[in-house]
Amino acid sequence: MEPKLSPDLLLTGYRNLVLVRTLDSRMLSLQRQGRIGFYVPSTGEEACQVGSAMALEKRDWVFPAYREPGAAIWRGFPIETLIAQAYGNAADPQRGRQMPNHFGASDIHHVTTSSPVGTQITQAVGAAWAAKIRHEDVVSLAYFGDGATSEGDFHAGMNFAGVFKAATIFFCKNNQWAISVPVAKQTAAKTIAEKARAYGMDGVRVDGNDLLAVYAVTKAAVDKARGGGGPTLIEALTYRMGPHSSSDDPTRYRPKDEVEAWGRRDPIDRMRKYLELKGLWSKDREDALRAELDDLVQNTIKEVERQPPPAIETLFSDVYEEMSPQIREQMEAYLASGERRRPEMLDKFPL
Ligand SMILES: Cc1ncc(C[n+]2csc(CCOP(=O)(O)OP(=O)(O)O)c2C)c(N)n1
Ligand SMILES: [Mg+2]
Repeated sequence: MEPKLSPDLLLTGYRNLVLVRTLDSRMLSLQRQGRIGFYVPSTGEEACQVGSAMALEKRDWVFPAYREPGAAIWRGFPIETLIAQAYGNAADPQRGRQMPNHFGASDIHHVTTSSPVGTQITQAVGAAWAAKIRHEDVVSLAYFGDGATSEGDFHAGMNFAGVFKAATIFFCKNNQWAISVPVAKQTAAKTIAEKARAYGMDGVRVDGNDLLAVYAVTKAAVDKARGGGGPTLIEALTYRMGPHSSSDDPTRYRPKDEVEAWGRRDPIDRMRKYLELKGLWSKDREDALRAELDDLVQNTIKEVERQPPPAIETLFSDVYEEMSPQIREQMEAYLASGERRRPEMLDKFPL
């Protein structure tokens, strides 16, 4: 499938794939070095994230799972903020109150990740339904995994959207695993896409490691939803190349040859070869891009690490829009006590 995208957009798409990969491997290393507490990698799934986000407009809303940093970055989420969120320092808008990867940003219409699997599906349908009632030209897109299709929220969301023709794109990233549960144990259906039929909507299966194919099917689904044609379920076939999270060891449950076979279908290699065939890319450009993005990520990490922990007062000031007298009293008592504890990790790794 070859959508008509300008050379500029193709190159920006490729740059984003490489940026997400570069960031991903650095973030996992930071966790291994004890500099951040936790990380959820998305290596191997970049084309799903970027290709689908490319098909949305700014006014649309994204309801992500925890493995879509590429969608947020495409929509303008600064990597500084993404990194600071993992550190939970003063530059983190959530000020360390959320797990890494669980960021959100209302200005780019990227809803904060919910940790419970699948809850974003019904929320996305609700947002699209609300937009329809208000006659707003807004589409919502929910990202979720193969594992999430076993949740009740998947049924509730799909059914409601089917009946009420909500303008929601159900973007299932079938990365073959839900932690240690393979997709074959997740469903007895041959495909996830075919589940759409029972809800009265279109279901499409796409190669999730092909940026252009992902873009094309998502764009078609978005156009259809925007035109009043109702929802679509997209099943994007991809692979979680890394561990489920920094707390997981996938070598304990999945075969090496499976991982190697998917490694040969790498979404970044695929896109690079396409650009080379089009005469838009060269080894020199590749080397320059890799070096530039490595520097960008490393320098941004250095900047972020210079930030202090969040001001202790924010523990009190962030509870309500205005501090209640009781909370103010607690804050003053705390500050007067002179007790100021530093998180253990910061002592181990002085800033
Ligand atoms: C309701 C609920 N059940 C279980 C968990 C624990 N859990 C977190 S991620 C995950 C697997 C989800 O797999 P999938 O939907 O395929 O997404 P992936 O992690 O592969 O991207 C599970 C079981 C949870 N967070 N929420
Ligand atoms: Mg999965």
